[in-house]
Amino acid sequence: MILRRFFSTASGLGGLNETDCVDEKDTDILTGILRSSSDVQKKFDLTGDGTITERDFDALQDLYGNGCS
Ligand SMILES: [Ca+2]
Repeated sequence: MILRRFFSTASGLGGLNETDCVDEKDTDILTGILRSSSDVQKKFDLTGDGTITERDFDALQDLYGNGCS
């Protein structure tokens, strides 16, 4: 699953900024990706539809707090 690629704390890839914690910093990064080219958006797309949309932010928010201590 695509989400696991970026958010599996077991693999040490928790969050877009790789802090093992999904929080508002990851939302900021996703906002920056939203403004990037379609190639970049495809690379960081969370829902698998090829673009960054509101659904990707919802998916990210569902992961908030994962791995945070
Ligand atoms: Ca998407």
